[in-house]
Amino acid sequence: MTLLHGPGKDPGQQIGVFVLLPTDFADAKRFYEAFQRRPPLGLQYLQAVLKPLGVESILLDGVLEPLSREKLLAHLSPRPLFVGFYVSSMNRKRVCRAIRIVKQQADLPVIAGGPGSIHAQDLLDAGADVVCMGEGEEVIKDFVGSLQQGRGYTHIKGIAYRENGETRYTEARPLIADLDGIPFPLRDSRTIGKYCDYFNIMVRTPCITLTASRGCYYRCSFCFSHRFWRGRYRVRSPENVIEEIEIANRAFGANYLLFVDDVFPQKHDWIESFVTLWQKKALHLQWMCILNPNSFQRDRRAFFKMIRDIGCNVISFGAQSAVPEILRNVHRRPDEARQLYDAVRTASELGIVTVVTYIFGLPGETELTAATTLRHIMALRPHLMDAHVLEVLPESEIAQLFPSGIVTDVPRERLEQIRKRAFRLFYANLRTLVRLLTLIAFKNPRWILLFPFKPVWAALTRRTNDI
Ligand code: B12
Ligand code: SF4
Repeated sequence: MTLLHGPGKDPGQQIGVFVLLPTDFADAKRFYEAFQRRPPLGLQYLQAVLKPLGVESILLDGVLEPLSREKLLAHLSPRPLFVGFYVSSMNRKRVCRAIRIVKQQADLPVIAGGPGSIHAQDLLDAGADVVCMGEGEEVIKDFVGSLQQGRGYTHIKGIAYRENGETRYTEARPLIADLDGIPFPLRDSRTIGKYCDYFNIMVRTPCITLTASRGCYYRCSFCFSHRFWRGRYRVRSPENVIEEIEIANRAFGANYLLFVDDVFPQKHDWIESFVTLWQKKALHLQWMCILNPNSFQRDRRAFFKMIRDIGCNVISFGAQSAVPEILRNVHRRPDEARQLYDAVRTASELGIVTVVTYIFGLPGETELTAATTLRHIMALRPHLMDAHVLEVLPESEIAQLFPSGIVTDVPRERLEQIRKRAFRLFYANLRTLVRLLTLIAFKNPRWILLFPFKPVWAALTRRTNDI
C-alpha cells in the first residue's frame, strides 16, 4: 500500500494531496534512493501551514514506496481540493507525467514547487495550473484561498501560470522575514520510522530532517541554491530550533537529526547559544550536519568539540575539488583543500565521522587535475567519500557560462570512469574498510539491522510500475 502521511480520507474534510516522486534516472538512482530515504521536509512545511486553515493533507511519498498510476488515482477519490508536487531537476520528467495523469483523469487543480520550479515551462506544458517559484508556505496558503473562494491565481505573488497560452510570472514574493514564525513541519508517527539515511553509518531511527537556516553563505557557480533563495541567508533562533527538536523527540521518539541546511549555521554566538540551550534541556539526540571546509577556521577544534559534546557525530564537507585553480573557477577559496586536511583531522581526532563529497568535471578539469583530486582523496582519508560528475543545473552560473552544456574537454563517459575509479580506490581499500567496520561495530552496530532489504530488493528486481 502506498503510504499516507496525514489524516485519513474523510470526504467531509478539505483535503490536499502532496506527492513526492523518485528521480527520472531509472536503475542506478533508484538503487541509491533505496538507501537514502529522508523525510521530505519542504512538503512537511506546507502540510503544517495548511493545517491551521482547516485543510488537512496527505503525503504520498513515492521514494518510500513505489507509486503507480493506479495508486495515485486511487488517492484522488473522493476528490481532493488540489494536488501538489515536489519537483527537482532530477525528477521533473516523472512529475510532468504524473501531472498529465492527474489533469487528464481527474481534472484537479495542480500546483508544483521546489528546486525544479526553474522548469516552469515544462510543468505548465504538462498541465500544472500554478508553479511556485521559491519559498512555498505563503504561496500554498494563497493558492488554497483562491480555490476556496473560486478566484483565479493571477493575484498570487511568486508564481508562474499560463494565460492564453503564454507563460506569466507574477511579482516576486518577499521571503518570509521571520523563520521562527513558520509552523514546525508536520511529521507523522505512522511513517517516521520508515525513513532512514543508510549512507550515514551513525544513523539511528526514528530520524528527522530539519534546517536551522535557509539559503547559503557561499556562491559556488555550479550550484543554484543562492538563486533559489535569492541570495539571502536567514537563520532561525536557537530557541526555535531546540523547541522543534524537543517536540519531535517527545512526540515521535525522534533520536537522530539530519540537519539539511546548505551549510549549518557558522556564527559563533549562534552555536554557543544552541549548545547552551541543548545542555539546559538535557537533550540526548545525535545528529549530522553539513559544513564547508573553511567552517570555524579560527577555533575549529573548540567548535567541533562543542558540537561533538552535544551529539554531533557526523560532519559532511562539500570539497568538490582539490585543485586551487578549479576551486577559484567556481568561486570557492583556493586554499580549501588545505583547510580540509585540518578539518577532517580535527573532527576525526574528536571521534566525529567525516564525509567528503567531490564533483568531477568542473570548469578547468583535465585528466591531470582529476588525478590530483584522486591523490588528495587517498591522502585525506575521510571516513566516507562521495563523488559525482557535474550536472549542469539550469540557472546556475555554469549553465550561463557554458550554454552548450560542455564544461570541460574531458568527455562525460571519461568523467564517469574517473568517478568510479575514485570509489574503487577509496572503498576497495583494506584500511578504509577496517576503519569503517570498526566504527560500526563499536559505535553503531544497530546500523546493520537497519539495512533497507525491501527497498533494495524492489530496486534490484525492478518490480515497480511507477509513474
Ligand atoms: C535533503 C536533500 C536531499 C534528500 C531528500 C530530497 C527531498 N526530496 O527532500 C536526498 C538525499 C534524497 C537528496 C538527493 C538529491 N539531491 Co538533494 N537536497 C537536499 C537538501 C540538502 C535539503 C532539502 C530540504 O529539505 N530543504 C529545506 C526545505 C524547507 O526546502 P525545499 O525542499 O526547497 O522546500 C521549499 C520550497 O522549495 C517550496 N516547495 C517545495 N516543494 C513544493 C511543492 C509545492 C506544491 C509548493 C507550492 C512549494 C514547494 O516550499 C518549501 C518550503 O518553503 C537540498 C538543499 C537545500 N538545503 O534545500 C538539496 C537539493 C534539493 N538536492 C539537490 C540535488 C542536486 C540532489 C541529487 C541530484 C544529488 C545527487 N547528485 O544525487 C539527488 C536527487 C534526488 C531527487 N530525487 O530529486 C539540489 C537540487 C537542484 C535542482 N535544481 O533540482 C539541491 C537544491 C541542492 C543544491 N543546492 O543544489 N537531496
Ligand atoms: S554548493 Fe553548497 S556551499 Fe556552494 S553555494 Fe551551493 S549550497 Fe552553498
